[in-house]
Amino acid sequence: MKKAGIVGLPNSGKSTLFNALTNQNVPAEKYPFCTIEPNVGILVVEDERLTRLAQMEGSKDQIHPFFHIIDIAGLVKGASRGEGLGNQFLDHISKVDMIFHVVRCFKIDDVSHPMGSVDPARDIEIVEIELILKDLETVNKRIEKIAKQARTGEESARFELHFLERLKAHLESGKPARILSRNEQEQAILDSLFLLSEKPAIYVANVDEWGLGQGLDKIVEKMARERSSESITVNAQIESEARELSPEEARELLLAYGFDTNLKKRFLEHIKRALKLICFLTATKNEARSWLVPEGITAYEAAGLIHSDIQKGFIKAEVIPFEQILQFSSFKEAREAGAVKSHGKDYVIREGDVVHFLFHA
Ligand SMILES: Nc1nc2c(ncn2[C@@H]2O[C@H](COP(=O)(O)OP(=O)(O)OP(=O)(O)O)[C@@H](O)[C@H]2O)c(=O)[nH]1
Ligand SMILES: [Mg+2]
Repeated sequence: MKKAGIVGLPNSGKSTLFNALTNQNVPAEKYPFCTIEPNVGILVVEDERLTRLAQMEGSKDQIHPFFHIIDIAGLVKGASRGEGLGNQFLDHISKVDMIFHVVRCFKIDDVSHPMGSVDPARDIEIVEIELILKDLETVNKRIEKIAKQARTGEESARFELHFLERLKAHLESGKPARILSRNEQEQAILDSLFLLSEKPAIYVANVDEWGLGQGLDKIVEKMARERSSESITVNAQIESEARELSPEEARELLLAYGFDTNLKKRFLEHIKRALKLICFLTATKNEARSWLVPEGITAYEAAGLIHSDIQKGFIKAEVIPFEQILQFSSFKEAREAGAVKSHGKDYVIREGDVVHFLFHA
């Protein structure tokens, strides 16, 4: 199961965002280092297609797409040397598949800022530099090891060393590994290093009205773009408070602040793009489910996710795109009308496919 870690400076609103995304109520207070042990939660996002499909098929239960989120302690300058909660913090980041980098774009009134002023560009760089310094440590260790092999003339070691030197210079110039150009062979080396600054990131501009007025979210957006990443503008405080209201009231409140789309949905769309994930749907009388899976997954692999027996006895996958099933009253009717196609093991599943697996029990 893939997961995202929320990182950022203390008091940037990480736990507030975590609460809004996962419907929890972990402490989110104005004291820096409010979070010490990471909080773990699940983001569940309603897939309306699934709700509809479950109605059509009379499914008892619905399982909507979900994704694990970890709220990590605030990072400060010098974390890579052990400052603040230091290495422990970086260790938590090493375990996640992607990063939500929360950037403070709300005013200082009673919530202090560790640097004494609001400055999104500076803050992004502080956090990033710590990740990059940690990565440099990793790369230097690897260079030491490979250099010995390269001296004995091993061709692959020489190639790797050459690439590592280029990677090192790139990191030393303050740039995240993520934006370094690479070929397939170099990609394999990068994959083996598990660098923090290589992980896909979404930059989260946490604004209030003042920050929006100052255009602080635009600064975050620009910096994200320069880092081959996307950004998302949120008002974590309002999103978190809106949970206490009825859905209509919450919608109205958020609209008043200019947020017209559901926060969880927006995040899931960004996550899907960052990690190259798609959703496909299944439905039986018992349960309808929207599965969040890697793009490019085959019918055979998808069968294995559901149950090893379905994979072992795989006969075929019956598939109809969700938009097409809407013209019928059920999967069965669609099949009878010849609208459902049969595919073998190698069929590559697409976003929104409704899939029914046939297998030898
Ligand atoms: N005005 C305003 N306040 C916010 C916003 N987001 C968070 N806060 C407040 O800022 C304070 C810190 O929020 P947290 O969510 O605890 O921040 P954190 O990043 O988790 O902090 P640490 O765990 O200490 O690293 C709390 O008092 C929040 O209510 C926001 O969008 N606007
Ligand atoms: Mg916190």
